[in-house]
Amino acid sequence: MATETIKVPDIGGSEGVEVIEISVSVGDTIAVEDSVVVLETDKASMEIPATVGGKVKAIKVKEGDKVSEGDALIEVEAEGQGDAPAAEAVSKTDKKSEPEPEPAPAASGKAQEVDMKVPDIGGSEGVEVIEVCVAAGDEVAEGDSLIVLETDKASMEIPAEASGKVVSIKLKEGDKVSQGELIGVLAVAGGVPAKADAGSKPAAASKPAAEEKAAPVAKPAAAPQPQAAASVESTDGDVYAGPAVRKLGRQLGVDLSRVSGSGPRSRITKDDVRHYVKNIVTSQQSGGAVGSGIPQIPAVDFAKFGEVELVKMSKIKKLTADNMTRNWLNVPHVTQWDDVDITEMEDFRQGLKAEAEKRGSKLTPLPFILKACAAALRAEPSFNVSLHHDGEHIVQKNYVHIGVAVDTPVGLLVPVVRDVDKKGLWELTDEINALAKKARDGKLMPNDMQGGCFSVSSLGAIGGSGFTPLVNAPEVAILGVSRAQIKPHWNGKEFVPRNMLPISLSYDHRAVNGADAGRFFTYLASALADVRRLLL
Ligand code: CAO
Repeated sequence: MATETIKVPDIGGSEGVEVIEISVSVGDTIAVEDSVVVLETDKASMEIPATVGGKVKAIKVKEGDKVSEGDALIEVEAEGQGDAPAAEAVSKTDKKSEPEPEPAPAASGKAQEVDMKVPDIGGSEGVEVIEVCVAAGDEVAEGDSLIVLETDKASMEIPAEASGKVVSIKLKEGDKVSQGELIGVLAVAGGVPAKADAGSKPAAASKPAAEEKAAPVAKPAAAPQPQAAASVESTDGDVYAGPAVRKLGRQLGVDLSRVSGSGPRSRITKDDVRHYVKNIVTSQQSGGAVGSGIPQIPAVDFAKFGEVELVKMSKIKKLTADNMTRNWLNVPHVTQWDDVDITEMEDFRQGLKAEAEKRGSKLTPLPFILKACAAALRAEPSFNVSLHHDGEHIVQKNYVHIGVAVDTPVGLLVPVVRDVDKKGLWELTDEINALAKKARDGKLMPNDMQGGCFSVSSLGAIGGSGFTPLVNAPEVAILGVSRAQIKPHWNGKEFVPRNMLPISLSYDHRAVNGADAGRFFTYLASALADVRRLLL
């Protein structure tokens, strides 16, 4: 068993490209074409496939390293080298011992017709043609996509192996193809270069662009190429998406910087793009605000009025802006206000502060508020719902997950505390603090922010006597919490000083009617006024 080194292949001349992910660990057994490392330039990300199978012996790079072509990435104790397809690791001498490629037909100046065939697609059979990118009469350049195939794991663009004019295309969308199948005929001016002999050596020159790591079928069988997206324009340098996803985004006119990625490291998948588009279309079809002809705010040249500076919005700020607009325009809001007497709750909390400190945590009013909201959601389940996107149903939830708005340097984030109704004060305190820290450290994962039934936005530590929180759809309600203050309170006989907490409840009036909201709010206020009720 020999030790082979997997190196950075030709990455289109890019230098000092960042390693953003190591996909294997020492001791892993990998197969040829398994993704070992993901590199990212400012324009694209590329998975580097293994050129040799075997056991990972050493990893020569770490995340954040900058690499260039030829740099060592992984050392592998190679197994069954004889079976491995030709790869970067194959030495020049080995290559020499291979039979010489058949000479290319002499460049005669006349166009020569060649068959374009499906190259080696990793043994997959009956793979669906999801797109035919060219038609008879089209001029194509070498590398242009002819067709796009899609398995259940990945999509791959099959490139032209030479430049020329498409004479005919034999496939249509929906056809199922395997290696060697005829795609069409290409008229190549001046003859075909040897490497472009698509019919006889498809695998060696094919560069299918794979989308998913777990899809060795989508990667070339020989001389592995990264899923180079260098030629694919980026709509936004911040976007983390593969070439096929970027292409889909371009085809649908989607600005990928507005799409939340659900893949590893928030990578955008094709499904994310489809969901994004589907949401817009569904919203439009169900009378939503998108495309409803609301006049745009005219562009203004502020520099005419004084010195200005353009500061790029973070991705989170842009997403928040979109979400807020969507929620504001789609959700008919009603906001209800109250001042809740939390004098007893505050006495109780002050009494627990020393204990909290001993536990190494800080007890603020927030966990009490979350606990009271959970109890109110249980008591008034008409608030624990979402509108179904079919416009025909209400989704009644039997779990109580509550989002907490957290102010972070990059914008507003709303991590979700799960099963609030089942947790005690200390557990909630620890969890809120941990999630708020994770949010501020930029470490929240997409699933930390999903699944909320209701949200709480607390500006209590900051100030103000009230505000209208915006519902975080598809949730149907949100509680705004402002700063508690000692205020004179009439007890029927006299004014007494009481600690009053201003709260405001906004709800989606399509899902919740005013009477239900009144009951929910009254229950919530009574639970905060007398936290012993939370034990009932
Ligand atoms: N009234 C009076 N004092 C309050 C209060 C209230 N309603 N809420 C909190 N406080 C006090 C706390 O008790 C604490 O004081 P002590 O240390 O003396 O006890 C202090 O304010 C600071 O609290 P905190 O901010 O550290 O903790 P929190 O649990 O209240 O809030 C969090 C945590 C993550 C919600 C908060 O830090 C935050 O990010 N708030 C902003 C949310 C936001 O931006 N909302 C607007 C979204 S747009 O709709």
